Amino acid sequence: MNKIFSAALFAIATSLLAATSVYAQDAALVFDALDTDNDGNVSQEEASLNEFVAQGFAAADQNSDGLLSQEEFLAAFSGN
Ligand SMILES: [Ca+2]
Ligand SMILES: [Ca+2]
Repeated sequence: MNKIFSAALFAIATSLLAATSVYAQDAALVFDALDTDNDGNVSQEEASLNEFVAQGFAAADQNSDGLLSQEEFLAAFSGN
């Protein structure tokens, strides 16, 4: 993925996450956008890119390993 596309996707994804209701599909997009090193987890540093996620990080990190797995992320932010 090139940088410009990545930045655009990130902007879209963060604006989606800023909406009050986020569907599961959109939350998955946001997860991919935030996981900038593509290790399959969103670290606290990566989460700091999105205020909404940063604020919910501790609550979302169910196993308290300091990382949000996609499963944890979707459980917390898929907006049900
Ligand atoms: Ca990561
Ligand atoms: Ca975790």
